[in-house]
Amino acid sequence: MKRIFSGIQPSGGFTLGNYLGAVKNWVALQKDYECIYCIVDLHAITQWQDPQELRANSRLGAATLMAVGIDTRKHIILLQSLVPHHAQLAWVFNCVARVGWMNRMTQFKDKAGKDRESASLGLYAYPSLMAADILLYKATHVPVGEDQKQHVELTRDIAQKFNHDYKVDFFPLTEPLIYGEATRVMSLRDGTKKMSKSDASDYSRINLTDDADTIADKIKKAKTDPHPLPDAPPASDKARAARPEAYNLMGIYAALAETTIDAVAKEHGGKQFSAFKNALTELTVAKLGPVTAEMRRLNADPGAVDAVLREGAERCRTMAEPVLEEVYRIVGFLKP
Ligand code: AQP
Repeated sequence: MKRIFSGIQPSGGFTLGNYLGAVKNWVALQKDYECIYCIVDLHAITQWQDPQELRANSRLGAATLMAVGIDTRKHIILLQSLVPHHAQLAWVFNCVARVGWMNRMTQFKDKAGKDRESASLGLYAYPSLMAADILLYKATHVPVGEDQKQHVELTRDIAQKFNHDYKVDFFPLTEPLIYGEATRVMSLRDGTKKMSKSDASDYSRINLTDDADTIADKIKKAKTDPHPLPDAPPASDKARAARPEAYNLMGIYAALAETTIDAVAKEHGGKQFSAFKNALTELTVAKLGPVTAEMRRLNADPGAVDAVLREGAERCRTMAEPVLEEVYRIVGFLKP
């Protein structure tokens, strides 16, 4: 059976971007793969997290994955910190990966921003922990957006160097599973910036916890431009860059309606933004409403969510234990 591992940070509640760009695809992959979907709280603390909020967001994250339809009878929802083997394997990988490799990681550059010197060491080593997450379960495939492809390539480099240095054939070379037409959802306040859980402005994103009125208000206030809606998809990157907010709203509509931007342009092109925004609000509320309601119901029953997390951790520990033991033997750690 082909095995998938994929993670999402509880650095906030999940956004429409996380939903369309990742989680929705995770649901679809369940039928062809054995899946481990992980709330990566160890990754989240690479940037400051309020401890109480982190706990709440970890539980909310698990409730969200259950609400969208991850079937925990067949697959696993894991809270990363419950299985210490991730951090233990990551340390070994820190000693396999090269500083030069890490220096090339564009996500570190993006997230650290201009003040790189004051970024955490954890943020720099993030891809090495991600490699440990994946290889601890010898996952064969990792579904990722374009932005994470580089990290999966690094995972392959680490696996290859480990196998080569220790003269073993132990870790598989994991394949990235790039989503078909990956949806990159941009901020509602700035069409050139990615929609993010941790953006300072709540109006930049739609949260999966937002109610219908909040969604309507956010879409109404979303930034647009003075022209009518485009009547065709952008002909070039330059054309897209000239009207980033318009194409972003059309992209969101297309992803939610499971159609193409071309079809959206044919149906709505030439309309004023106010009319299109009403249609987008209606669609968003219709698609997210059932997920939000189920998530709220689950989140109100922390005992049930915690039971799923405990069971997921138990199953993962059983898989991780022999792999880590073998790694420790291979690298020469003594087991008296
Ligand atoms: N705006 C987005 N559009 C499409 N996909 C997105 N993803 C995130 N934002 C968008 C995808 O969601 C998955 C999980 O992401 P993550 O939690 O590991 O980290 P992230 O990409 O850094 O997400 P955020 O929401 O922007 O979090 P913060 O604010 O903490 O940095 C990934 O597959 C990602 O591609």
